[in-house]
Amino acid sequence: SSSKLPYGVRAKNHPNILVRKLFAIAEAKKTNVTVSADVTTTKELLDLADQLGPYIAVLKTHIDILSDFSPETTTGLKHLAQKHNFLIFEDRKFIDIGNTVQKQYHGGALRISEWSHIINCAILPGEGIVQALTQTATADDFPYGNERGLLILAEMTSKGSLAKGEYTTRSVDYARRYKKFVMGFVCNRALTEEQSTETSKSEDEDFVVFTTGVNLASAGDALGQQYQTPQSAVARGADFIISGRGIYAAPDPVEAVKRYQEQGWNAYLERVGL
Ligand code: 6AU
Repeated sequence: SSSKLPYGVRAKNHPNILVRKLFAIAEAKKTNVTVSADVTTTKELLDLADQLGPYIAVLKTHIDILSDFSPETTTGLKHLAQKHNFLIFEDRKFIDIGNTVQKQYHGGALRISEWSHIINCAILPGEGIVQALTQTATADDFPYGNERGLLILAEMTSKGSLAKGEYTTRSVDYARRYKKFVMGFVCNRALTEEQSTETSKSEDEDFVVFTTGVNLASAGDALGQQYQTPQSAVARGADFIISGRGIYAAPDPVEAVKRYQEQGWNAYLERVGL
C-alpha cells in the first residue's frame, strides 16, 4: 500500500497538487510533524509559528480560540508559512448542512479559505457536507484552486468516540467520491483497505493520514484525550503526526519539536524501509 512508499515517490505520482507540495515539504525539511498551536493570543501563535516553523510540515490552528483575532493574525500566519515553508491547517471541523458550511468556509468573519491550505469536516450530516465543500473549492471562480484540501475526520482520539465502524467506512466512501478536494483523513490508522458495498479502493488511491493524540510525556488528559507516541502512530499508518501540548506546553518547545521531528521521521524511515 502507499504507506510503504517514500513521500517523494508519492509526491511524483499524486494527482493532487497540494498533496504533492505537502510531501515535498516533508522530504525537504525531513519532518512529518504537524504542530497543533492551540494558544489563545495572536502573539503566542505567531511566536510559536516562527520558532517551530523550521521543524514542522504543517501548522494546525483553532482560529476561533484566539481572544484577539484580527486580519493581522492571518496575515502573520501566511507570512510565516512562506518564510518557513509549511502549510496551514485550520481545524474547524465543519459539521452542518451544505449551504451553511459553504458560507463558513469561504468568506464570513474568518475567511478560512483565504489563508488555510487544509481544512477538515465531520460526516455526521451525510455525504452533502463533502459535496458542498468540494463544490466551493472546485468552482471556476474559487481563487485558491489547487492550493486547498479537505481531510475527513474519520475517527477520533477521545475516549468513547462514536466515530467508528460504519461511520469510518462512510468517511472512506465519501473521500473516494470527492477525491478532487478530499486529500485524506484525520484518523488513527491507515484506512486504505476499508471497503463498503458502495466503494472499493482504486489503483491510484493515495489518501494522506493525519494522526493526532501524539504525546511523548503523557498517556492522556483529564477530559478523555488518549495519547500514543510518534513511533506507534507512524507504525499504524500516520503520514503526519499532530501534537499540541506535547510540544507547545513543554518547558522548551523548540527542543520538544525537534524530538518529535526526529522520532516521527525515524519511524517513517523504518516504515518505508530506508
Ligand atoms: O496534543 P493535544 O492533545 O494538545 O491536541 C490535539 C489537537 C487538538 C484537537 O482539537 C485535535 O488535535 N484533535 C483532532 C483533530 C485534529 O481534528 C481530532 C481528534 O480526534 N482528536 C484531537 O485531539 O487541537
